[in-house]
Amino acid sequence: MEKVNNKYGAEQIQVLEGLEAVRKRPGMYIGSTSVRGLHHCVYEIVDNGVDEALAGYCTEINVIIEPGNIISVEDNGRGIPVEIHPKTGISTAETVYTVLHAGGKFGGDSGYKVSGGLHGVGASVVNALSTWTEVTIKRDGNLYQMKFEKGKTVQKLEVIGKAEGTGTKVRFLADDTIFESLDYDYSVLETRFREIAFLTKGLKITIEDKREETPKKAEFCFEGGLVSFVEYLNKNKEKLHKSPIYIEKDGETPVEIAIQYTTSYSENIYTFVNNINTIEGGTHLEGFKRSLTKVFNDYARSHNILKEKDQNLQGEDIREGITAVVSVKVKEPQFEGQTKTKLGNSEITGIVQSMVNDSLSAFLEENPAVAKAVLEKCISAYRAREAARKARELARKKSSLETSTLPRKTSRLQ
Ligand code: 28F
Repeated sequence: MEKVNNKYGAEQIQVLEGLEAVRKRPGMYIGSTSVRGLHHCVYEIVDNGVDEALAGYCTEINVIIEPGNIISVEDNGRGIPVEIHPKTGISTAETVYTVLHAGGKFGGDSGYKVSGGLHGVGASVVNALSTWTEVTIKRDGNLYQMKFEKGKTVQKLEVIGKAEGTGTKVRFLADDTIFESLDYDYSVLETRFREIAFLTKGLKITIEDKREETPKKAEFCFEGGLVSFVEYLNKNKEKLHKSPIYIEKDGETPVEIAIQYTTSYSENIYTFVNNINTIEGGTHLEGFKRSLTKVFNDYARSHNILKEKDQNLQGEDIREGITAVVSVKVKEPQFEGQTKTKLGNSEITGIVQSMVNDSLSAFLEENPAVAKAVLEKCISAYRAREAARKARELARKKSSLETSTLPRKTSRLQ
């Protein structure tokens, strides 16, 4: 590669232009420069560790908020590759941390990436928005380290010692000339890490706040994954059936669903795409709802709980008292809606629908007691809705009768 000028090759120019763009319009890359954007920086780095867990190589991620609001995130994955790219003279690790969206390729075919795509801007953005970033890698028995300031390399990757095991550790101080405040909210981070642990079965995530005299610490690891998630959501409710229903499908578009009905009247369905909480729903939720209604109606008819002449149970009857978590992993997610948290990929509707049709109907055939308990509640919901409808109709008829028989108002002129 001929040198463009004495110091920088074409790649380095691209890097500098990328970093400058990020620092000029941070909101475009990290959402906002409020504490929400600050927290997103932590999520970006943690998500790279989660990707390493999804790829099957990382079992633990430790997050520490150090005094001075320095963030430390360490995983026990393979460690970012350190080989030097022959043309650019830059290591893979340095590329991941300096080239925009470089980590995006990370998903590869071996696993799914929760980072990357719209919500995951990659580690290079966090680097650009940090006063300093320090990356330490344990790999091949060596301890490597590189350092950056506002995204610019100030210490290229070098061996600083020997290492036991493998992994990646990132420490960074977010740039307080960019972020309104560096005051991380421990409980917000703790809540998100608990959620990630529920969504990533078996991954241990710890968070420790060392800013005060009395440090706070939490540790999350759920072998039960989504089943543990619905049990946690239902912990203060009376359950309709003891164990949550759990159905899953692997392959091109992994789908995991856990369901547990309670005696409450509320409908709580939480949906996730690549661990992103799609609060505006979308095609995965649509597919789930359609299939849920079909499977329970089909079961009710085939087991004579609904007679030939009975109407179908409506979706709202079937979802009364439901707590469910739907988690899908999508390679190229399209997010829509006001807050870009609505899944738009149309093919996902059918994928979720057919998976639930097959797996949920099989579960109900094998667990008639659960099916019966849920259907009894659905039918009482239907009856309650019908009764309310009839009462409204009656009230309307009554009031229209009254108005038509009331004496006309006498006008003053008569
Ligand atoms: C504290 C945050 O960032 N962990 C990471 C890896 C592991 C690999 C990787 C990361 C390869 C080509 C980009 C290792 N060995 N924790 C982290 N762990 N990135 S980030 O690869 C980077 C990609 O383009 C890794 C084999 N394959 C991948």
